Amino acid sequence: MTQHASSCPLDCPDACGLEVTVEHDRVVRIEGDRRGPLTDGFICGKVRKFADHMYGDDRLTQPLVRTGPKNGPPRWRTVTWDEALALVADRIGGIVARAGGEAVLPYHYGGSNGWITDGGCASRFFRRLGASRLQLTFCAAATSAAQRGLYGAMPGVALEDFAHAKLIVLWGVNPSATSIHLVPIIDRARAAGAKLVVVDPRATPLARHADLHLPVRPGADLPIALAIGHALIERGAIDRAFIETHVADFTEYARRAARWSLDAAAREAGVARADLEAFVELYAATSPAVIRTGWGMERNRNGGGSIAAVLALPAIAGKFGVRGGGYTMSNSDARWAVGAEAGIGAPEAATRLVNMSEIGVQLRDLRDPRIECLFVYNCNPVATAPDQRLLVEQLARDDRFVVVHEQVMTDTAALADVVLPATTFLEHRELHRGYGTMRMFDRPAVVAPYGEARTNTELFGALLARMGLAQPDDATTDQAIVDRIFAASPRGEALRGQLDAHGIAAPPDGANRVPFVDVFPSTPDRKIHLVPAALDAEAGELYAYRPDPATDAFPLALISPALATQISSTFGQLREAPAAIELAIADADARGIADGDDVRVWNAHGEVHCVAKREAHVRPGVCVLHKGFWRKHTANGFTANALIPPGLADLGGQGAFNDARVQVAKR
Ligand SMILES: Nc1nc2c(c(=O)[nH]1)N[C@H]1C(S)=C(S)[C@@H](COP(=O)(O)OP(=O)(O)OC[C@H]3O[C@@H](n4cnc5c(=O)[nH]c(N)nc54)[C@H](O)[C@@H]3O)O[C@H]1N2
Ligand SMILES: Nc1nc2c(c(=O)[nH]1)N[C@H]1C(S)=C(S)[C@@H](COP(=O)(O)OP(=O)(O)OC[C@H]3O[C@@H](n4cnc5c(=O)[nH]c(N)nc54)[C@H](O)[C@@H]3O)O[C@H]1N2
Ligand code: SF4
Ligand SMILES: [Mo]
Repeated sequence: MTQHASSCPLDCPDACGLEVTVEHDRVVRIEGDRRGPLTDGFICGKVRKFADHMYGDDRLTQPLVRTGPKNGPPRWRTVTWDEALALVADRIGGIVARAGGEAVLPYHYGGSNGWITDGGCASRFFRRLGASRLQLTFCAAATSAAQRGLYGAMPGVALEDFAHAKLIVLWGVNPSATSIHLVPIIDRARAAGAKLVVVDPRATPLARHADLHLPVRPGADLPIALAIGHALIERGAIDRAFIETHVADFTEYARRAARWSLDAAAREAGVARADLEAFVELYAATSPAVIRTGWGMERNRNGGGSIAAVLALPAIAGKFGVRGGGYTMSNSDARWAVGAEAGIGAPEAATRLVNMSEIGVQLRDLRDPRIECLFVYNCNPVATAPDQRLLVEQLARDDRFVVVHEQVMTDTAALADVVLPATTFLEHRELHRGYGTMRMFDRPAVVAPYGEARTNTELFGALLARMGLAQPDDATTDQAIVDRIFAASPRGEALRGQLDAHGIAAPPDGANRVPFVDVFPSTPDRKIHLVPAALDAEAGELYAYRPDPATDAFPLALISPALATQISSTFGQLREAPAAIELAIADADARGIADGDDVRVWNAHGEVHCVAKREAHVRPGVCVLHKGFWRKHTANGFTANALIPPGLADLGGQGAFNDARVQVAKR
């Protein structure tokens, strides 16, 4: 038995340090370590059981080539890597020669989320091929656009510093499932007297015990955030001196916020006016106050404006300048000054940009050239992209070449022409940083690749070489990629030193910096811009409200928050229990639906057959079918994603997952 220090690169804000036990080159135990400030010796159940993912029945161990038609149940022929690579290189080479590089679209997202597996040889390969580019819009596109517009890349309040807050607002975020290490910190703050407010259509576990819960209608955060801002201004509960020094566009923001009274906002959002009033009073009176915004609020037509309106509150109310005061959105941009780009080593060309959230429509409609090859890695779009029915139909076409590099036989891999086995994060090196906790890790593989699995570096390195796209000074190994990344940055050496000594690094200018004491907006004038011109242009008009898309035929808002047991669709193969749609008691009663009933959920885009669960924690008018279910979890092979229209949010090209409106009936 040997012990190895590692870290978790999954798409989760916490970025845990791990202690992995290996026996006979197999992972037998995974625990949290204490190197970072957050992990504190415990991790989630998902990663504690990661060995089930590595060694389960669905794990891919050899390259597979489809035999038989794409529309039927998949039949596979096992081939050698050499045969598989020859086939892939040959087909892609033929498509590029005939139709041009843009006929190929790489399709990737978080996967295991580091700068080696998501960058490096993969990006180099597609850039040199002249492939179409993918606009990454599944997640954090609207929030990033809003945050960058208002504050630039300023880091938010460190999660550890929530312990100093006297008021914590969780706005569209559910740390009990999605960032579990924040929960004990919130508990400690509350034990020391902090108040907790939750803004969420569901009574999440933390909302149930909060001092105040605003069960907002999905997509209606914008009116309430503006109304709160307006009320703070009217009551003089703003920090004029701070605004004078640090805030631009205050007058224009105030003008737009004044469109929403507390009454009108309460009506639109379906919350009690008295609760909005209570929020205003609490927020005005308390410091340090921190707002933790999550990703639940961005995934609708108003997502970007809503985030911007929430991020404006600490600016006008003068909540910065004290430890534990301000906001936390994503800290991924924060102060590392290193990134994947230098490891790619090939310039990005201005080829066609394809929005990943519109993939079904784009596969169907794009011409000159049409997308003839979709190359999927680090992603499971059949389970995670909008408009699932159209995507499945488009992937199943005989005139489209689909390659999937995956760890397990996902719903997307099942529709591929060629499936290539990928390593997991414990079988390859990774360099990554958290987007909640501000820590970076560089850690080696702890076991050899399982079966014939190969790393992203090996796969795309081999394709670069085979297709004549390699250049003599390319970084072709993980080590070389890491070296390039650090060599390109003035901060590289300091980070390298920390990582060599401890396997973990904090930003070189120190962790837990206090906004407006140690760090400031990275906008050109270092001010907060409440109405940035670029966002105004992109959104049509920032802070303009787009009404609820519900109709009489499809009156219920379907939201798809995270499951505690998965990361998006990752680990779904391990789940046996069927998917259940959670309905508010009143909505279930109105439809004569009992617990466990078979129901159909439908709208103009698709239909899902699953079981019903009556749920007191969901507000009337809203239903919940979690993200990340696999096709096997429903009776008709479609999930929430079949009900999601291809429309986008107001900023960042963000997928509007929570704009689905549906009807539900007994089957
Ligand atoms: N266990 C687990 N952890 C995860 C993930 C996972 O799938 N499982 N996913 C990871 C990823 S990819 C991400 S992006 C993060 C996401 O982290 P979170 O943002 O915490 O996750 P979500 O569950 O998507 O959304 C949070 C909350 O937003 C609420 N919500 C939905 N619509 C609205 C709205 O219009 N307004 C408001 N105010 N609230 C709304 C939902 O009810 C939900 O409780 O978590 C990461 N961590
Ligand atoms: N209905 C609905 N759908 C949603 C959302 C929603 O709110 N509602 N939210 C969206 C969000 S927040 C996100 S982030 C996306 C996530 O969507 P995806 O990016 O599809 O994320 P996962 O489902 O985690 O799938 C990642 C896949 O990458 C594979 N993988 C991991 N590491 C590697 C590697 O090193 N190499 C290779 N080749 N493969 C690897 C894993 O095995 C896994 O199958 O889903 C979106 N989908
Ligand atoms: S998924 Fe999140 S909580 Fe679980 S081990 Fe990874 S970083 Fe930690
Ligand atoms: Mo995400």
